[in-house]
Amino acid sequence: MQTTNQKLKDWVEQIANHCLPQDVYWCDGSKTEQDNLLKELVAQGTFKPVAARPNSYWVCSHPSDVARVEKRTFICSRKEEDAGPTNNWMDPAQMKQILWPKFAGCMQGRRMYVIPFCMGPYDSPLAKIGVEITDSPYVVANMYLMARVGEKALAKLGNGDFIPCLHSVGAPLLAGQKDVPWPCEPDPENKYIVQFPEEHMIWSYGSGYGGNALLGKKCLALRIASVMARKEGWLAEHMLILSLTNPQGKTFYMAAAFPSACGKTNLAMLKMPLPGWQVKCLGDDIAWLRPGSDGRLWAINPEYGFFGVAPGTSGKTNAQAMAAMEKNAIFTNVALADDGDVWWEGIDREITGAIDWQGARWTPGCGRKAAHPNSRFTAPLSQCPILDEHWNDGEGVPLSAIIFGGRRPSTVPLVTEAFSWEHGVFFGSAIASETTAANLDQVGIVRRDPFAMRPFFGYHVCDYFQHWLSFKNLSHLPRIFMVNWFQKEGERFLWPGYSDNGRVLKWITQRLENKVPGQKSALGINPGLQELDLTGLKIAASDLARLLTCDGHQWKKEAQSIAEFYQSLGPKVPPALWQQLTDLQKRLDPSPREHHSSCCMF
Ligand code: GTP
Ligand code: SPV
Ligand code: MN
Repeated sequence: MQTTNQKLKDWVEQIANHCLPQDVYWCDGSKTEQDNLLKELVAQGTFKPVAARPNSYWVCSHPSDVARVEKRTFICSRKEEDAGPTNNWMDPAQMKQILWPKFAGCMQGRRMYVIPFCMGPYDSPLAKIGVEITDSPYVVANMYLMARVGEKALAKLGNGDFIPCLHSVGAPLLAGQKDVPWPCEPDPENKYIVQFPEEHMIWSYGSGYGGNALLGKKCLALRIASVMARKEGWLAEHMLILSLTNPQGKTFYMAAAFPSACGKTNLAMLKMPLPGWQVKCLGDDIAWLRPGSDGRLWAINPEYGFFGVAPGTSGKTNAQAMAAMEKNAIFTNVALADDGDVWWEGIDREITGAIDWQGARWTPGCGRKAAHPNSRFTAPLSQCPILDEHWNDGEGVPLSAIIFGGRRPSTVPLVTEAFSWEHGVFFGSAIASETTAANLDQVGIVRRDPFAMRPFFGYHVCDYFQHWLSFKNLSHLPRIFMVNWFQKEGERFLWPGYSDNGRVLKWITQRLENKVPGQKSALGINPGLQELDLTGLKIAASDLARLLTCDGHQWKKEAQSIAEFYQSLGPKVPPALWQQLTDLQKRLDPSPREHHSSCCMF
C-alpha cells in the first residue's frame, strides 16, 4: 500500500527499527486480507471457528489479561496539574525513558501490522485519523470490525496529521521459542496504557485486551479526543446514541452515559414494550457531540462496531445484539458449548457442557462461571437489525435528551429530569456507580464516576466540568435526565430493566413535548405516580413508589458525599457546581420558615 505521508513513513520506519519485528505489514482493509488474517489466527491456534455461526471465532485470553487496567493507565501531560486528581500521571519524558526501552526488540519473531483507521464517518467534520502499529493479529481482526480501517482511511489522511498509536503485547518470540495462543505481559505491574495529550500520541504495552489494545476506542476516541474536543469546542463522551420514534412518527435522538458494564449496549438496542414505539441504534459506547450552527448538539458515533459485554445478553434481554453477532463475530473469553455454539451466563439456552473461558471442562452446576464476567463479543454495527438510517451521516443527529446513569442499589430514583443545563451538568458530575468487571480491580464498590468518564478523561476533571458548563448558552440544548435501573431490595431488582426501560424513555419524550407535568422533588422532576406507561407490566405499588421518590434522608447523606467528592477534586471545581450542590441541600433541608410537611417534596 502506498502513502506519500512522510511523517507516517518515518514513524513506521522508526518503530520497526526499534521493535525489530520479523516483517512489516500495511493493512489495506480488503476482504481478502481479512480472510487471510482469520485463517492465520485459526492456524496458529488463537482463534477457533464457531461451528454454529458463519465466519465467527472463539478466542480466550491469558487469565491475567481480561479487562482494562485503570491502575496502569496514565495521562502524561507536561504538568501534573493538567492530568488532574482522577488520573495517574507521569512526566512524559520520564515515561518515555521507562517505556521506550521496553519496546526495544519487543516485536522480535512477530509481524508488525500498520493499521490506518478513521474514527467517525469519513465525511464527518469531527472524523479523526489514527494509525495503530501492533504486533497482535487479534487486535487487527478486532480493529477491522471496530473502526473504518485501511485504504480509505489512508486516502483521507493524505499528507495530513494522524494520531500515532503504538501497541505491543510485550512478548517477543525468540528463535526456536514456541508461540502461545494469547501472548502478553502477564505481570499487571508491567502493563502500560499511556496517553500523551499534548502530542496526541498513544503507547500501549503488555496487554492484548479490549480498550487496552484496540487503541481507537478508549485511548483515542475518549482520552485523546477529549483533549482535542476541549480545544476545538466539542465533547467526546462515553455514551450510546439512539433514536426513539413515537406512534405519531416523531423521532427523538438521545445519548446516554453509563459507566462500563452498566447498560449502554442494552439501552442502545432496546426493544420497546409499547406498541407503535421504535428504538433504533446509532452507537453503544462512544459519542462525539458538536454544537451546530442551529444551536443544537449533534452526535456521531466514531466507532464502526460493537465490543459488547456477553454475560446477561440473550434473546430475551437483547435480541438485537444477538442478531448482530449471528455471523462475522469474534467472541473473547466466553465458553464454547458442546452443541458447537458459544455460551455464557444468562444466554438463556440449556447446554449439557462446554469448554470454559480458561479451556477447562465445564458442566452446568459445577460451581464455576463458564464465561468471564467481562467476556465480550465483537460485531459490525452494520449487522444490527435496528440500525438507525443516519448512523453513518457525517453531520450526525441532533440530540433532544442526554441521560446520565449508574448502578446504584439505593438512593437514586428511576428517573429525574434536571431543572436546567447547569443542574444537569451537576447530575453528570456526581454520578456514582458500583464498579464492574470491565476494569481489573475490586468489583461492586460504589465510587464516583463523573459523566461515566472517570477512567477516560484526558485532562483535569474540573476543566472538563467547566467545558460542559461552557455550552450553556446554546439556544437549543438537549434536556438532561438521570436514571437508575439498578435499585435493589436484597438481591432483587425493584425495576425489571432491559426493554421496560423503554417506559422511561417514553416519559422522557412526553416531558420534551410538555405532555406530562412531572412532579417536583428536591432532586429534580420525577414522574408522578400515574405518569409512567406501565401497560402490560406487573409491579408492586410499593416498589413503584420507592423507584419514583427521592428519599430525603438518603439524599442528605448523598449530598454530603458529593461535597466530600468535590473537595477531593481540589480548588478547581466550578463555583456553578458548588452552587448546585448548595441549592440541593437547601431544597432538602429548607429553613424552618420555609418548612413544608413532606421531607423532599416542595
Ligand atoms: P461497556 O461496554 O463496558 O461500556 O458496558 P455497557 O454500558 O454497554 O453495558 P451493557 O449494556 O453491556 O450491560 C452490562 C451488564 O448489565 C450486562 O450483564 C447486562 O445484562 C446488564 N444490564 C443491562 N441493562 C440492564 C438493566 O436494565 N437492568 C439490569 N438489572 N441489568 C442490566
Ligand atoms: C468499557 O470498559 O467501558 C468498555 C470495554 O467498553 S473496553 O473496550 O475494554 O474499554
Ligand atoms: Mn464502554
